[in-house]
Amino acid sequence: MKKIQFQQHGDSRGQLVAIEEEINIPFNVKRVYFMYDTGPGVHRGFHAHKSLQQILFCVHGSCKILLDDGESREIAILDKPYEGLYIENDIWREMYDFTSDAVLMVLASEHYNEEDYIRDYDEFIKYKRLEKS
Ligand code: T46
Repeated sequence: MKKIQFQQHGDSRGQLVAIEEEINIPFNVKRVYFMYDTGPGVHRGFHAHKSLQQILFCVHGSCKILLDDGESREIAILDKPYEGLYIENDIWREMYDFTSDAVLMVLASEHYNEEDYIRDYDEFIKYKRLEKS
């Protein structure tokens, strides 16, 4: 898993984190979205993207992200506002265990495009196999 630790510019007033294209993240940002008020027991995601790259930040509270590359699975815990989880294309993801105060902010390399989604797990596995062959 690729976590990026962003510099915290802290002083007596508190903390500040800066995200700058081509300086501390690996793509240009075309879209930012965030989710909050996620109910108890909710699982989101259940898809992969054909070309989208993203960086996920839990800027408040915490949540877990399951990442699956078609061969192995790992779980990222996001609980620090200065830590970003970089998810490249072709990775299945599921988000869960949101605390009630969690705000999950996502920087995305492309505009929203439903055609970029693979929402069926079997289709995802087939897509990965096709790419390899
Ligand atoms: C991802 C994970 C981490 C839009 O209209 N514009 C947008 O930019 C997005 C992201 C969503 N939507 C609409 C589409 C659906 O009607 O918002 C609704 C919820 O989207 P979705 O069910 O895809 O949300 P998640 O939490 O399952 O997945 C989202 C992103 O879609 C996805 O790219 O990687 O967060």
